[in-house]
This record gives sequence, structure tokens and C-alpha cells, in this order.
Amino acid sequence: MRKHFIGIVLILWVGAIFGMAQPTQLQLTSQVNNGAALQDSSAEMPGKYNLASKPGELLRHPPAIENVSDKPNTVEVSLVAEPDRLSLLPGKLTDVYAYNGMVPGPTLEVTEGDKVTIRFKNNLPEETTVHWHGIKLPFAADGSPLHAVAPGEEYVYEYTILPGSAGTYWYHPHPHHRTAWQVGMGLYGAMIVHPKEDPLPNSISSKLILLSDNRFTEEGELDFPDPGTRQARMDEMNGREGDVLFVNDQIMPTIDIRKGETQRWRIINASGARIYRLALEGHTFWHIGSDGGLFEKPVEKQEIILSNGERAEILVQGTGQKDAEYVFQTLPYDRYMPHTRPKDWSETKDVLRVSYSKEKTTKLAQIPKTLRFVPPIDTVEATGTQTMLLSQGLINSKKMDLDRVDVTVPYGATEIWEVENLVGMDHPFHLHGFQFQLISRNGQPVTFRRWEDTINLPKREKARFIVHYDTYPGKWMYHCHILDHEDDGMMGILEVLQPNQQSTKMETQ
Ligand SMILES: [Cu+2]
Repeated sequence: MRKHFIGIVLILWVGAIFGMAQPTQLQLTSQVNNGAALQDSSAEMPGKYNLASKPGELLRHPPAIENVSDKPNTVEVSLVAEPDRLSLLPGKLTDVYAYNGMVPGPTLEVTEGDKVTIRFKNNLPEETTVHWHGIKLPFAADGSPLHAVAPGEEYVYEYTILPGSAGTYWYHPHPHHRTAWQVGMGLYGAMIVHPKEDPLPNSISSKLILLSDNRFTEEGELDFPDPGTRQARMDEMNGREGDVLFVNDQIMPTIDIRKGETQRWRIINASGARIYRLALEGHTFWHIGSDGGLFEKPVEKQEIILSNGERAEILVQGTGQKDAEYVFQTLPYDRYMPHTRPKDWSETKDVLRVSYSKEKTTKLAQIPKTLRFVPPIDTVEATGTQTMLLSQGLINSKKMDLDRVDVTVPYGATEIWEVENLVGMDHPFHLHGFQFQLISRNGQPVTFRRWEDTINLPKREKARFIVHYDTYPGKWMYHCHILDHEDDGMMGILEVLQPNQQSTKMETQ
């Protein structure tokens, strides 16, 4: 009981100190239930959300960001990015960049139809932005490198959550050349868009699994290599990977499950470069959603590959043994060129533990056969094709130039993108502002409809997707989501013209 009391006091104190969200009822309950996770670090490192969990503690969710609006369908929040010193590793303090004093940042939870206002303050010693990865929003709210926020400045991000976009998203900085550094320093957080009515029953509990990795010095500071060193060259080539795997702010936490229970896991790959190949020992699971929300129907899987920036929703069912433990792991995945593969690339790594209670078995729930309708984008409507050739650090042989528009298209058009990876390492490809549908991979048609904003392009593979520019005009980034590659210029700009604007290309036709 005492642990629970300390937990509540600590949460209230954190809220008071950082002027951040008082946890909602839901968060408070889950924190109290996880009282054990709060106990030892509360004495050690008071006043911080990051409590440097020790392996085995129950999974905790980052607190929700406080909505200060009392109007219906309106979400107004404050977000501050600033340097901080937090405990990410047990018994150590680390210099970080934090959103509202936390790594990861607080979770932004909204509902379809909500009008969202984020008042952002940049207290970093460098420029930054906040990009709402996967959200369809006006260009000025996208947090792309074209809207940098200078140190000490404020920026208001405003957008309305469009119907049909319920799903799992995330936010992170996107300044020119500095994204890998800022995300590595701790700037990333989850965003959840709820539908007005969820096709999954309320009885299914939800877990947020925000995956990241980092590298530390012996003193516990974040380890970024000096320019010109071998490690710096490796990081440029592979993207910076760390040997410490975090789930939310924890290392190897535990999720409790009852035999027969069904849980919904929202998984986000917030790592700068690590691609996860996720599997749960002794279990299959139901893959129910991707970047842009739920599929039409669940698909049973043994593993999924989640590249940088991608999200997956899965249903995990308690089909294991009572009182047993199973590990959720990332299996070896060779995304590398042979000469720069890290030594540990072929090792399986543990992510979290699933622990079965001794409680009486509950009856396994029926998984809904259909989840929602995913409207197809008709290939007959396509009026153009964009070809994107990915090589090391380049797209179509060019490096990013903020003053150049690479592709101009009319508003409302539908186009097919042919993306081909010409080199021997994977490049995950992300398009801002729109959700698209994959139509083929390596010439093989893809008929399973799902919304994506990021797809992995494995070594020398190609993919075709279809996109309808039907939401907002503006200049939208497309890029490799290995953050070091993006920073190095593996990015371009798609301009969707204003509805009444003629493209130069059209005029000359
Ligand atoms: Cu890349």
C-alpha cells in the first residue's frame, strides 16, 4: 500500500514541477498498479518520470499529455523541448533532450474529428521542429524542415484529425541535418488516434510499445562518435544503432497476461536505424493494423518486420502455459551491407517479457472477423507515375535541397510511385502528408489493402504504391527513414499544388 501512495505523490509532484499533464484517470490507475516499478527510483531520483527501471518491472505507459481545453472535440496541449538530465539507465543520470521533461515524451491521445492545437516551445540550444508522423494535416503543421523553430521560439501546430485516420502514430523532430541527433538525444513520443467507435471490444486491454534503442558511454552519457572515427563512418552507413533496447522508458519490462486473455499491442518503431523482426516465443499473434490504422481483417502471424517509423497493431492471445514466461524478441535481420554489419547483427535480442499469472483460465475471446472497410484507391484513376531510385544517400541521384521542389503534382490527382532500392542495404521509405496503398512488390501484385506512410525497401527490391493527393496541398517530404541517411540528404520534396493552381508541367502540355 505504501508503494502505491509514493507512486501517486510522485506523479503529482512530477506534474507540478514540469507544469505537464496531470495523469488522466487511466494513467494514474496504471501507474498505481505498477507501484512496484516506482519504488526504488523514487528515493534515488525524485521528481522525474524516467525512473530507470530494472529488468522485470511491469510495463508502464508514458503519461498522457494534458488537454487544457474544456470544449468538446478540442484538444489543446503544451509541449516543450529542452535539455534535461534524466535517469535512463539504473543508477545513472544522462544528459538528454526531453519533451515535457520525459523520454519518451508524453503520449498525445486524440479522437477522429478533434481539432488539435499544440503550443510548442523550443528551449533547445538549436533549431528543431515537431513532425506528426503519418498524420494528414495542413502543410504548415507538418513540422518538416521547411518550418524550423529557432531556439527560444514558439510554434503552434494546428490540425483536425480526419475521419478514418484512427491508428497509432508518433511525433519526433525533423530539422534539416539534425534529426538523428535529436531523436537519439531523446525526442520522440507516441500519438494515438481513437475512432469514434472502436470495432474491437472494450474488454481487450491496450498496451503501448514504443521501441527505441540507444548507446551509452561507461559513465552513462549518450554515446555519439567523434566525426571521422570508424564508428562515425559505421553510423553514417548503417544509421546509429544502440545496444540498449528500450520499451517506452524501460529496459526489458514485463507484461502480465492471464491464460485466455486478449491484449491489443500498439507497436511503434521509433529507432533511428534499427529494424525489428518481432516474434513472441511460443505464440502466434493477430496482425490487425499498420501505419494508417486497422486492416479489413486480422491476419495470423508468427513474426513481423517493423522498419523505422512504421507501426503495427497486434492482438496477443494468452495461449501459453499458466505461470510461465515468454519473451517478445527481435530476431536477426540482415539489413546491412556485408562489410559494415555490426558484430551482433545475427543475435536475437530480448525486448520484453510476457508473464502468465496463476489465475484461473478465462475463455479465449473470438477475434472479430472483420475490422473495418479500407476503401481502395483505383489504379484506373492514376494519371502519373513517380519513379524513385534509392542509392546510398541519394534519391534519383540527388541530395536534399530545401530550395528545390523535386516533384510537382496537381491537387486531387492519383499517382503510382515506383520505388526501387538499387543498393545492398535496406532503406525504409516514408512519404509525408498522405497514406498510400501498396499495389506490388518485386512485380508481384499485393492485394491485401492497408494504409501505409512508410514501407521498407529491402536490398535491391522494388515496390509500387498508389496515392491520392486528396487532403492538403503543400510541400511534402519523402525520404529514407534511417535518420542518418535522411540527415545526409536522402530526401526530396513533393509539391501538391493548390486546388486552383496550374502546374508548369500541365501548362506546357
Ligand atoms: Cu536509407
